[in-house]
Amino acid sequence: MKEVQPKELRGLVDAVKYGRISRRQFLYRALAMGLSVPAAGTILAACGSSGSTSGGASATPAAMDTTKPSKLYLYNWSDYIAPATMSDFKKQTGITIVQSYFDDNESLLAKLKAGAVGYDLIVPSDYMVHIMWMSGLLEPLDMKFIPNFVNVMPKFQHPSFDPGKGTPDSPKYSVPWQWGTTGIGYRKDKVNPAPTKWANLFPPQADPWKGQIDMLNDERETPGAALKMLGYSLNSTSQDQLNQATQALIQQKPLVRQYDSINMKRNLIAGVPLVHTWNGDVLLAMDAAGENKVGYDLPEEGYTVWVDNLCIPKGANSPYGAHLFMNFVLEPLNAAKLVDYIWYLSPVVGVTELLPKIDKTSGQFLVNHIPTDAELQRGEIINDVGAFARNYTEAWSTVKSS
Ligand code: SPD
Repeated sequence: MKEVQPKELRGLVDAVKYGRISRRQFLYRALAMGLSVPAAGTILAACGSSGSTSGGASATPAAMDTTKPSKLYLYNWSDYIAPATMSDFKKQTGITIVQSYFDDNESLLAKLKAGAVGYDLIVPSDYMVHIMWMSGLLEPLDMKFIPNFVNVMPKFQHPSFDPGKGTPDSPKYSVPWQWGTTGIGYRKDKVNPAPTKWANLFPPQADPWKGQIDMLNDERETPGAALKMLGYSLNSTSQDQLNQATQALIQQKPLVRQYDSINMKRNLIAGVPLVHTWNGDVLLAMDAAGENKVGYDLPEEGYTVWVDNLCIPKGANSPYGAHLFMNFVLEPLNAAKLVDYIWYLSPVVGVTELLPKIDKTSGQFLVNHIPTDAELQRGEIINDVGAFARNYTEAWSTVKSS
């Protein structure tokens, strides 16, 4: 049986005690953490909550202090906001956005679990919203402060990783920020024929690119690419399949120049021939180096479709300010200005139409590169795999240390 981390357990106990998760969810999570059934039952009895057993969270957002803060602290991925987003928000509300950065979902989680406070807004991806929600790390949202939520495309309104209805009885914990795909960025002037599948990044097909391939430094994305290459789900919870993916990544290592999740567009522009990366970074590189030099492939074996989200961590200085920002970025013109700078995809209705109007050059370029429905059918979203997440952490650390 695994060792239960006291901090993790405390978060979970708080979550059930204050009704953020149901008793059934508590049990599921406590057992996944390694607690025995009698021990989990004893803790649950001591909590004395009659929380919902419907599988949905049942937290009533506390009455909000509506004092406007002077600053909002945003913990974000790098290169993931437009200067105009910050200056327009300041003009409209008087609030200054202060940013700091994380490199991957797991380091964001580790930071919050270690007790970091002082962030008003964080930007976890899909599966990480679910993990944080289950761990009691997020504030429930009060949708009356986010009227622009009506502008969110229906398919992003109630995702499986945050299925709350947005009511006091069934709160939401996230609003979508950007979405996108994970594929292969490549230099058209060097790689011929163009890559069409993950196997093109692995031996033996990629042997000519020894020491010249960049892979994402990400414990779900990179094993996910190897799993897809092998014909498996990137959410596999089969240890045998994960072992095969780990071996494939170890065999790939002589071809890998570096694992990096920050500098992909700069590396493509600089001429790195094959880069495992996200759509927005490739588009920015295409724009800088030329469409004749840089291309993007969504591998035929399947790939990640992801949604990054705004959430309010427990202990935020100003949940009210965070709600104001969420509402601001869900306004179509603000959402369009954001996309026009970072070049990912917006979950807000009307942005596609606005882009060519607000930016005659890159606006149309961005619209031309929206993935088609046929392409999206091969995509798979990363899910919270519960306790099996530890196996991904171990697999990734084995690859990195081999
Ligand atoms: N430059 C910031 C890009 C952030 C992309 N997040 C994607 C996460 C997919 N798991």
